[in-house]
Amino acid sequence: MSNLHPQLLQRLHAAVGAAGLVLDDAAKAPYESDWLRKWNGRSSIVVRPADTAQTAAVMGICHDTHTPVVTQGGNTGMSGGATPDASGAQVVLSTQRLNRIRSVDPLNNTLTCEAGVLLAHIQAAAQEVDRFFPLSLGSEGSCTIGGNLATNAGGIAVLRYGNARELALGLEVVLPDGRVWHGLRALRKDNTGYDLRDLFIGSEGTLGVITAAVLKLSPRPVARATAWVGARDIAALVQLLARLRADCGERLVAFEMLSAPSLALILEQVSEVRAPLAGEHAFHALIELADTQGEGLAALLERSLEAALENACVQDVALSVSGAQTQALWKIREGISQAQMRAGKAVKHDIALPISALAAFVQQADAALQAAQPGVRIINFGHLGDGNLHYNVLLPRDTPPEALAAATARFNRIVHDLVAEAQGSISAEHGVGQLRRDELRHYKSEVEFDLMMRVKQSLDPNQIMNPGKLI
Ligand code: FAD
Ligand code: 2HG
Ligand code: ZN
Repeated sequence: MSNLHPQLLQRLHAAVGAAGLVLDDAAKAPYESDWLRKWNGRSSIVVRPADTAQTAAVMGICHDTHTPVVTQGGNTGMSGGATPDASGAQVVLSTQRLNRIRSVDPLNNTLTCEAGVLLAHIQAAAQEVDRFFPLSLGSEGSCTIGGNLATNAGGIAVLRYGNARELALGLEVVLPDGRVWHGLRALRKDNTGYDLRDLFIGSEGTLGVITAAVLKLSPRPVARATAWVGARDIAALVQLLARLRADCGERLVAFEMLSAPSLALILEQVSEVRAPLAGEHAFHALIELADTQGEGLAALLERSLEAALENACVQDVALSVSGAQTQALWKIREGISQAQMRAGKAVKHDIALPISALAAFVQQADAALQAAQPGVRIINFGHLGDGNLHYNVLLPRDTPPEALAAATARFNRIVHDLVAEAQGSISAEHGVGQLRRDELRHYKSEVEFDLMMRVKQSLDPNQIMNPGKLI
């Protein structure tokens, strides 16, 4: 049961009612560890406000009492950002009940909704008015738009539509002291000073609670063309990406890469998937075009890939000829997180580099890791079209915690040093959370870190927002 001070409990009860409180240990448990079961903690209580006013009341109480707060959406994050620490002193503020779509404006191409709405529900609501919300992640059935914005999520369509940041026009945020910033503007132009919206996007619950957002909708594509290609190396895939961009322009939506060991892992761990190509290839790519015009898309992709085959840019191509085939190809790509989880313990690197630097990086990092630990299992895949690799190292399932920690420190230094040398980022789309907090400190310049600390200090002087995460 909750070890909360009775007076605090009474005030929280008055703010959200009994339906908004989770006190029982068993009922709190799902909020206290992440989906990977990598991060585990203990909360004093889980509070589930039903609207912005209740969220503001909860934050006002936590401000008065200096009570630390961990905001949690769908709890699908990959960096431990939504898990409370082990102290039992932190309140988990769940956005599960902030689940209303407030309005849809097809003429302005915007949708306004609360932070706890599931990403898949937003996609469906856009489709109902013949519009498209392009953010797309493997977790879209369980992650929330608040979590997507708080982590500035990426996913599989960034190449065409941008990150979560590019898809939000306005925000409503409850500040650490309980005040509400009403920034739900549905404007594409607004130069009235500092960009507060962009400050909260990507802040991982360390500056305030996002309670609602105005999202940008796009015209709905009616046609898609999908292909799987095999290539000899990353350099060839980078060449292919440039060719497709030139040939297909804005119609190129996704360019996802899997190394041969990544594909082998999925085939080994996920049932009902089959290898899309007969031969062996060191690297694979899943490519998708989409358009609001139905005609000629498949032919365009075929022509471009034929030319790539002729000049040996790629070794083999499989074009999807049906919706079922397209689904099967995406099932392979989306099986990777589960495959890693089943096969062992992954040391995850979520890195971004200039696309032109990817091939050299992979060559150097592979060599450095193999030298440090011969036979090491590198699971390299990701959003090549965005320069974002999930360059993971898979360790056996029975690796003891101390050995895992030591290996993580060693592999992080090798991989992240090479990323820093290439002017890359050590956190492309999953956020920093607990996982990369110390790495961030290691790689951010003094000036950048100091600026971040000043922002944090001025918005959250009592340091109650998601302590121990990000900064
Ligand atoms: P949570 O996990 O609940 O929280 C994440 C962080 O955001 C925490 O720091 C939390 O405190 C903060 N937060 C949550 N809601 C709010 C709020 N309303 N206000 C302020 N702070 C808040 N991510 C990608 O970017 N690209 C991918 O391709 C991708 N694929 C995935 C595939 C799978 C199978 C899984 C399980 C995850 C994947 N993810 C991916 C990671 C994850 O789904 C995203 O990070 C997602 O955006 C998190 O949303 P959430 O609602 O689950 O947030
Ligand atoms: C993806 O791109 C996700 O599939 C998950 O971001 C990455 O499991 C991972 O490391
Ligand atoms: Zn990803």
